[in-house]
Amino acid sequence: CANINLMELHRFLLGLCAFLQAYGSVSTESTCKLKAKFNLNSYKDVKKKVTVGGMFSVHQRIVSGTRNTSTLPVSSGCEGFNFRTFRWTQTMLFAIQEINARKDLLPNTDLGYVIYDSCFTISKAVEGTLTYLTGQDVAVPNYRCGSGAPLAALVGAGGSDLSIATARILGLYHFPQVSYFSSCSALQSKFQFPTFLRTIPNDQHQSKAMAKLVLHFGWTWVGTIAADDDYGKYGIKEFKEQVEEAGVCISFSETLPTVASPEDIARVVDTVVDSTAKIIVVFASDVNLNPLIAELVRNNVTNRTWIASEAWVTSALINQPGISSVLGGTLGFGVRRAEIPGLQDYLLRLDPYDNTLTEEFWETAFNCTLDYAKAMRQARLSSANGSLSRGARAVPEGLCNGKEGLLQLHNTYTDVSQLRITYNVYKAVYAVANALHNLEHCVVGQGPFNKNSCADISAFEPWQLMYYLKNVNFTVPHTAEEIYFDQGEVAGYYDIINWQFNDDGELSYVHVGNYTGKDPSTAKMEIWNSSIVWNNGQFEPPRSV
Ligand code: TCR
Repeated sequence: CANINLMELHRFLLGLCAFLQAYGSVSTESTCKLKAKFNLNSYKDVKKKVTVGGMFSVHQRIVSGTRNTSTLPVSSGCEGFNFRTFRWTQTMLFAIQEINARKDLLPNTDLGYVIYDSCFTISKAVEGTLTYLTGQDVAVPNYRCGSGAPLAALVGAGGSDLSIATARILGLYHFPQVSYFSSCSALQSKFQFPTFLRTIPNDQHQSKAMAKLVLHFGWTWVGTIAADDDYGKYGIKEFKEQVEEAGVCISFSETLPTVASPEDIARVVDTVVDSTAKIIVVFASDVNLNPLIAELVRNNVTNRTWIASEAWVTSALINQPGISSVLGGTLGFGVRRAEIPGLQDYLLRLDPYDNTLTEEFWETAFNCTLDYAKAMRQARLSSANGSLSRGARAVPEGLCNGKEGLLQLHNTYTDVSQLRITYNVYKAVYAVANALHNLEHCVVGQGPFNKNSCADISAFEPWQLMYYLKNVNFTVPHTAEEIYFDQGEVAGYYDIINWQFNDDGELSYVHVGNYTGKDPSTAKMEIWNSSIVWNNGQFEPPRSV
């Protein structure tokens, strides 16, 4: 969830436009420059082909360009390469490769892919804008007149703000979307988002889980801090409703502005210091929270127990030196973690020359260039008289050869210790594949459609696939987790995570319990009290005042 940013809407539309264009639905080629250069898998002729779409925010923002209206506007570039989301992208390709190699899942069909980088966050005026872009009053993209393989579903699009936008458009065309990251409760409305499904639990579950945690330890007096965006506001609102019903009092409720001034931060720190509440629940993303944490550390605000929402519970951004006295003993919720055998090998086998994204990844990770001419230019520029020795001409400084060791780099990209959202991506691809499998194996005369007919895997309608996605029920390979959608939602499962620091100040995220909430009445929380280390290294739970 996040606020609407009209500026970034444009970038998103280009991605979506390119996605639809793969189907020949938008004809102006020049508006679709964002298509990442991922080639379709080399299809074997005998097999049917279906293309799965993916959308990831591989870059963090668009380059702010000049607003010159007297020249032809060009699409802005993106910057801020994100290794974590790039891992998600590669995980989608890994899952597709795994599925294509299987004999029992989609045996007669090969999955291909198109992947787009959305670079950002966005707005809700998209529906109207797409209609504008397609130049038609009644925009009915013809999903089949592209170059061949039908487009199956969009896996994406990233944060909730982005998905809200894509889901509105895709919903118009009954086109399924499976999200791995958009947890905002606003997306649960089937009326507004009829074809939206997700493999990340709805945040409502998390608010309930937090409330249950507070009640479990008998805390009756808590403070709350929420980011000033939908994620924070919706999350904390629901948490408060839950606990107040049970008689818990809220000592203070602070909001953390998205762009917080030093005064804003100081105000929140003062509130925390002045309050007698020792338990503080924080619903915010790591980026928003980081400045506050830094200030709390500077003021040495210890002796508090922090309850973390999923967006910062295992964040590398928050895990900075010096936080142990402030954040030791933190308890938080993480979406289900999994081991995916073979994924790390796949990530390490990355070919830097494969496409522009892999090239950029390599150059950013190793801080080098793969381009000899560019390296030469730079070396010449930085040498005193512009001339280089023979050795320096052969291998100019800053040149890399694509054979550098990825593993030794200890980059977030190859870190497979906390596969949570990554696992959601994996599940999303499998959900699409299983739905396609069921569509392909429909028994003639016993199908779910008009007069018991079936859909044809080489020419199905998006709503027909939607039928199968809604009703999909499968076990995820390697983890044996059972996945099915109830109104597009998966069960609210979380790992309860405890922050424990060792003597060297190194943080480990210790799994101390689980929360499972299919629906509130059957929600179950399991906590292994004896595994928890509270702040100041204590083993007894703190009291709330
Ligand atoms: N879904 C949020 C955004 C978000 C996030 C995070 C941001 C989630 N987890 C971790 C930063 C770090 C979960 C959304 O927009 O739906």
